[in-house]
Amino acid sequence: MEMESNYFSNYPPPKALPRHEALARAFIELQLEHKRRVVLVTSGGTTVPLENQTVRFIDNFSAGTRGAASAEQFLENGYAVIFLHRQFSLLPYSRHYSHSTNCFLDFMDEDATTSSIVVRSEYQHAMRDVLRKYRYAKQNNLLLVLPFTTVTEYIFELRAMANLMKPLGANALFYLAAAVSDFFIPRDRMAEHKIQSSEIPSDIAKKHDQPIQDDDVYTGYNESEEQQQQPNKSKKLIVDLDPVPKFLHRLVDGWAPEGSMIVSFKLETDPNLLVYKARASLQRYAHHLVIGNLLSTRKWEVVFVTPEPPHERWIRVPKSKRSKSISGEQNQIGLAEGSRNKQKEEKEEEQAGQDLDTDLEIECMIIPKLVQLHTKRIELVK
Ligand code: 9Z3
Repeated sequence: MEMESNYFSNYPPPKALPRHEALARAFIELQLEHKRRVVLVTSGGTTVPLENQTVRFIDNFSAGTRGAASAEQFLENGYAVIFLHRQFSLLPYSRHYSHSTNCFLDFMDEDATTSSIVVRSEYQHAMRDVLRKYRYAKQNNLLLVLPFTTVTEYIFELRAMANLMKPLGANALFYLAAAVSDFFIPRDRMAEHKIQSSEIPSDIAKKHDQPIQDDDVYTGYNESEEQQQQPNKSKKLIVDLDPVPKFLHRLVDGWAPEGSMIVSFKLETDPNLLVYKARASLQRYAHHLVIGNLLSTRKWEVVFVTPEPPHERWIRVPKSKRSKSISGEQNQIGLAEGSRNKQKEEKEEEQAGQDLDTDLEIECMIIPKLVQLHTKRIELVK
């Protein structure tokens, strides 16, 4: 509690926050009128700046695929979506035509007779489908897209959105798919200016109206005095990070509406840890669902960990419908599930996947299951 109030009073709120709040307030009012369910989807990574005037920052791998694909599925299921995402990470719908993997220019052609730009014939069908859904969401005010960059901005935005969602009660759902840094540099230890890799020569330092003091030039922790005394010796930068305050606790016990449902994600790389850590997180925060995933198999399998039986439930894309992934490791599928009947399951998976051999995104399986759980919870708290 104390850590939280310190945290918020030590940082200026993000500049965009008042504008985001105004947009969200109007958006939520509209959804209340239509008695719609509203999900806050968080997506993408967070940065941890090393300097106040930030040149360098720590980042993480998240592209925002999980969040963007999930947002599309929530919209399909009749939800309105507040999409709180790391700026420039993937967005619902446009993600199908962005970056270098799906560069939008590769989908286009110039018409030989009219010179108009057209979508190539082989992509017409798929693009029409995406465009229609995108237009529908926009025209009906079903999707509000809000960006953040740093971990601090993320926490401010999350608190503000949760508070604004209060009137939605049980119709509010939190789906926390953003990969939020666990560590950061608190403001009182943050360098103001770009961290220097070597000492500023004293004649330059003196030329300034306000001479630069040694203490003003943050160079991380110094090496031994002997090493420092060597002329022109570049310094080692040792970064000392604090744990980010446990905001999930505050979301569950205070920020989120009474009766709402809170879903967090747990990411691990070690299959032996995943279920254990997901369970521990559920116990620690006493929320409603932890979706566990491994970095290497996250596109094809996740585990739902709930306080109620069956406690642990795996969702897997059938083999024939798994997307190819360069970074993924198909041979790790199933490793995080302790005792599973592999043969039986693969057979079932094959049968389920027989009719279609197009790729299936796992979010198409996650969201309908989650909607069922949300419906149950709404009934329960009525
Ligand atoms: C996730 O686990 C997401 O599923 C991914 C999605 C970040 C793996 P991509 O963006 O990846 O599609 O490339 N998100 C939550 C990760 C996280 O940081 N969870 C915290 C933790 O594991 C708890 S809030 O400790």
